[in-house]
Order: sequence, then structure tokens, then C-alpha cells
Amino acid sequence: MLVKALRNGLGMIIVFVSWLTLPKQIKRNEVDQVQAQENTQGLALYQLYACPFCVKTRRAIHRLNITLEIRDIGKQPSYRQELEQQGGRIKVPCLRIEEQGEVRWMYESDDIISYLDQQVG
Ligand SMILES: N[C@@H](CCC(=O)N[C@@H](CS)C(=O)NCC(=O)O)C(=O)O
Repeated sequence: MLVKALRNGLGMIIVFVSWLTLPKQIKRNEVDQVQAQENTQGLALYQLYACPFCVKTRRAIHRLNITLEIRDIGKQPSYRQELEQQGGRIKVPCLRIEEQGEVRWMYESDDIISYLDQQVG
């Protein structure tokens, strides 16, 4: 109970500091912005709001100036269930990638950020 409260408190501090120190967003012309957004079609990020690795991943999304569908497993039990049953485990962040009708699940914040950098960086 106490550990959970401390972890949540620390998570909220991380969220706040992250908000204060958000990275600069990549600026693109209109055409490139539409293209960048198109390149992220079919992606959904499973996450928890105050998880430090999720904060790190959201910062990268902010830097890349893209909008991704965010599926918070703490707020929506069905997302948690999907992650466990289809992804294979409950660990966040996890990126669900749907390409040409195939779905894969990418765990590990560093891998997710590299993938996003490659797609739209
Ligand atoms: N190395 C992973 C660490 C992710 C991680 O530990 N996430 C925690 C939440 S902050 C989690 O989902 N823990 C559950 C578990 O590992 O089963 C990353 O960078 O994405």
C-alpha cells in the first residue's frame, strides 16, 4: 500500500518535471507533417500515465510532433486485457503495430523510440 503510494507519487513528480522540460518539437512543412502522421497510421501505444518509461516514450512522441493513439491500461481494463492476451504480457510501454493486416507488439521503450524515429524522424 505505502510502496504503491510512494511509487505513484514519484511517478507524478516525473510527469510534472517532464512537462516542465518538454523537448522541442520537430517542425515540418504541411506536406511533410501529413506524411509523418500517415506513417504512424496503425500504431497504438499501451501505457500507464505515471510510468517513467511511458513518460520517456511520450516525450519522444512529443519531440517527433506526431499524434498516436494512447491506450491507458490503468484507465481502461479492456486495454489491459488486450495487452496481456494479444501482446503476451502486461508490461508498458508497448507499441501495437498493425501493418498490412499483420499485428506485432513491441515492448521496450528504447526499441519503440528507435522505431518511431525511423518511421517519422
Ligand atoms: N525496460 C522496460 C521497462 C518497462 C517497465 O518496467 N515497465 C513497468 C511499469 S513502469 C512495467 O510494466 N512493469 C510490469 C512488468 O515488468 O511486468 C522499458 O524500457 O520499456
